[in-house]
Amino acid sequence: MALKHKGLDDFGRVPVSFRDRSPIAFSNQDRIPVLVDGDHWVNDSWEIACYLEDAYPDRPTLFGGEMGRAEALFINAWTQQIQNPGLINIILWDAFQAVDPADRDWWREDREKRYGSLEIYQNGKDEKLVSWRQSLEPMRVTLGEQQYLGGETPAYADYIVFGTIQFARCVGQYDVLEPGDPIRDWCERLLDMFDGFARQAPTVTT
Ligand SMILES: N[C@@H](CCC(=O)N[C@@H](CS)C(=O)NCC(=O)O)C(=O)O
Repeated sequence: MALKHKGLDDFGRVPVSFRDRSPIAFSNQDRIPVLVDGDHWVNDSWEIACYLEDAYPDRPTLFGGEMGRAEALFINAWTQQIQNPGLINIILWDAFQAVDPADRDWWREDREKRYGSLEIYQNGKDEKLVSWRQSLEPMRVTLGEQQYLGGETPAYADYIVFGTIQFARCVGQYDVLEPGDPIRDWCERLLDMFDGFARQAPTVTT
């Protein structure tokens, strides 16, 4: 979304599987995303957004200035510390079902070291979903006043939270946002952007 926002449409994507991370070995770490731009590379979503903003200052801004960047850092921390763990707690079992069968044994062993038995994540999803939705209330209040976290147009802050919801949309078996929720409407607007770019991401049901 950040690349599209910047109008940097001429990019390719390299699939990386859980078991074989050799395509990103050059980055000396094992997580995606990694952005390669000519002879420069950057890993970590936040660092990538900052790189794009600084390397392409004449393109549409992701932060709207240094104060916007500073505030987006808070949204990044809120999403990573609160939203992502809350959602993982709900969709870990679904995510397991979505893993490539060839990666499944590796995935189970690795995730169970972090999260305990995957089977327990089949239970209590409805209750956990209610409390996760409640934790998004500050965003709901904000979107009651404006179209996007960026104001009248989307900014990187929007794409941060959107990434979490898109993850659930792609690997989950059900909608994490209720019809009528302003956050769901906001999500639909982002899915429509860039000619429906994010809508084209594969999901477990497609
Ligand atoms: N804070 C990092 C998180 C990187 C991260 O954990 N990426 C996940 C995918 S979104 C990953 O590579 N997971 C591989 C694994 O957990 O084994 C970012 O925002 O880029």
